[in-house]
Amino acid sequence: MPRPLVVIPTFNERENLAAIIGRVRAATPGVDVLVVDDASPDGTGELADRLAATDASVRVLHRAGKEGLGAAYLEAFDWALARGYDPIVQMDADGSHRPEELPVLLDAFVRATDGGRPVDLVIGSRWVAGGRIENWPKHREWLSRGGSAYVRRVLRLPTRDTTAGYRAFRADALRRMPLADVHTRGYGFQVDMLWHAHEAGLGVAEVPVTFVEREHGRSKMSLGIVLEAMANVTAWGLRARFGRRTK
Ligand SMILES: Nc1nc2c(ncn2[C@@H]2O[C@H](COP(=O)(O)OP(=O)(O)OP(=O)(O)O)[C@@H](O)[C@H]2O)c(=O)[nH]1
Ligand SMILES: [Mg+2]
Repeated sequence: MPRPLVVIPTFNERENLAAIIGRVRAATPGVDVLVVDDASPDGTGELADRLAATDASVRVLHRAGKEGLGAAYLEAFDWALARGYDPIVQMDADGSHRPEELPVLLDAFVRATDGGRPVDLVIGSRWVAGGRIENWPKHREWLSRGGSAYVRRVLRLPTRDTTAGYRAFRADALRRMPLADVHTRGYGFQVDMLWHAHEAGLGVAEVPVTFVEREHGRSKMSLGIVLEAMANVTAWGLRARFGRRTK
């Protein structure tokens, strides 16, 4: 049986890393963890190495510098596929994605369908019935809801939470997707992947999760990241409607 892998990208998450890995290991003992660190100045990479030294299920990928969430995940996907992991899970280090809910995501591969199709991608969703947000200011919630609605409309996607970062992919689905065409480096990477998954005809299921605002450390979200995502979505939407169909 292939093992599942949880990929945790990190940039300056020293205060969060040990706790999140501990929670993953406790909630899903049969799952390996890959930390992908972009040379965090706060020493997250060294901490990850120390944690890996005492737990064979924890591995670390060190990258040369901060290149964004998307670049980190793409390298991790290559790493995971080369080693036969399945499924491959995305999880933030800051505790926003609760490891205790991972069994629900993994279960959806078995229990859920997408209009009769098997599920290739499970999304831990804030905006389906039962989904919740903890400790978010109202403006943050409306920004996220509004962003997700814009993406749904412009790209004509049925997914409710289009920017969610808590996801599980079937290894085979990642192989079928043209990952070389995924260029978004920032947080818009999540939308980019969803768009490509949709274009590749993958089965997608959303399961409700409780998203918890980070307690420690700082958000890496920036205006540049939001603008990159908005510009991309608008361009893809226009191209899908009026232009030559590209991947
Ligand atoms: N390897 C790597 N990880 C990153 C990079 N940028 C962000 N991350 C990680 O990606 C995850 C999500 O980043 P966050 O800063 O929490 O972004 P966010 O969840 O959109 O923002 P908040 O909701 O405000 O926390 C965290 O685990 C970060 O450490 C990056 O450039 N490289
Ligand atoms: Mg976060």
